[in-house]
Amino acid sequence: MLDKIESLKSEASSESGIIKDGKSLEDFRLKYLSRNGLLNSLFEEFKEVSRESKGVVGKNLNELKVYLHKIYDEKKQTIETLSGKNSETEDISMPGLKYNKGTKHLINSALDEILDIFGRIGFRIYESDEIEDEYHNFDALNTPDYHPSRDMQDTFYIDSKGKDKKYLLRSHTSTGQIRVMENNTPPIRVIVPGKCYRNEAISARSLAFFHQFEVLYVDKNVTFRELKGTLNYFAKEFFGEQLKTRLRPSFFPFTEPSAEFDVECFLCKGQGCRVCKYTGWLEIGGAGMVDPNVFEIIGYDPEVYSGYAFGMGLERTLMIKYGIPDIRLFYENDVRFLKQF
Ligand code: FA5
Repeated sequence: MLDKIESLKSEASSESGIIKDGKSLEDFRLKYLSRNGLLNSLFEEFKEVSRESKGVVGKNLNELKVYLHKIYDEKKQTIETLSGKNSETEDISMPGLKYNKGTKHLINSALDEILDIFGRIGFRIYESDEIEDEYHNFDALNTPDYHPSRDMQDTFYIDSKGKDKKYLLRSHTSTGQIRVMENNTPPIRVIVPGKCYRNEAISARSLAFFHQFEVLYVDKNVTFRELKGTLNYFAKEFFGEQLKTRLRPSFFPFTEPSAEFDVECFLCKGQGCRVCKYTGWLEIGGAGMVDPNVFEIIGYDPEVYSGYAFGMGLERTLMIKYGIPDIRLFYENDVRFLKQF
């Protein structure tokens, strides 16, 4: 077998000298490299080679294969160059290729804008972890184990076997309220942007992974009026003067009183339609005055300090601003959608 390999190699080597054009190149390919060619028939014979000799013969056979392909490729290139196929003639009148420039994703550029809006009135950015413990996601937010409001958010728990605490993917950015208060003293004026996770059915309005931004202000004598003023300031800066807003009484364990922040439905302009469930309004976030119990848990004196907090869904906010009918569009990565922003 080794002799056959050697003789095929020298035969191919001498025949390569006569390859001058496409026809002789094709003859070479058919004879040596095609399915019924000589190389393949050697590979067929190789199957019968004894196990002990397979290593040496296989190595030589593979070298032959590389050698034959090299002859073929080099000759092909020479022939193409000589026939002008590869010659470097440039047509300078041809229009250039257009490359698409990558840009920031809509979520990131909107976040930049929102951070800037709050930055202008003195709120600094505070980053808080996505993996949290139960204490910061619930207990410290006045939501102990037995509290029914825990059912409001279906939480993704992380296997915490052998750990001292139960860990989870944060279900809201309100965890940032606790983290910032634990590590600072009032006055506190922060915005906490970030990803949140909930085990929720995916629909046109809801995802299992979405973004919120949380705003917290703690100082002496903070009033509900200031909360309302800040929400309206944000709405005017972000959506424009015309959009109507309202606060609707609601409940959150960590704020008292609590409210839901609604803006006029982008689709029906308040008339009522399928998207707003015929109410004329769309909810974009929750808000309220920090519950004195939360201050006590943190160790702030509720007789001295008061504060407000709110948390808004970023995708929902953008759906209203741009009239985006389905939240899933944000993450389908369809450039036709993304290019519009
Ligand atoms: C909260 O998450 C509270 N932490 C908000 C809050 C902060 C209240 C501070 C008081 C003080 P809620 O579960 O309603 O509340 O969510 C707030 C907003 O997040 C919603 O209005 C919505 O805009 C957005 N959101 C909630 N769940 C989803 C989801 N599954 N998909 C997309 N956006 C969502």
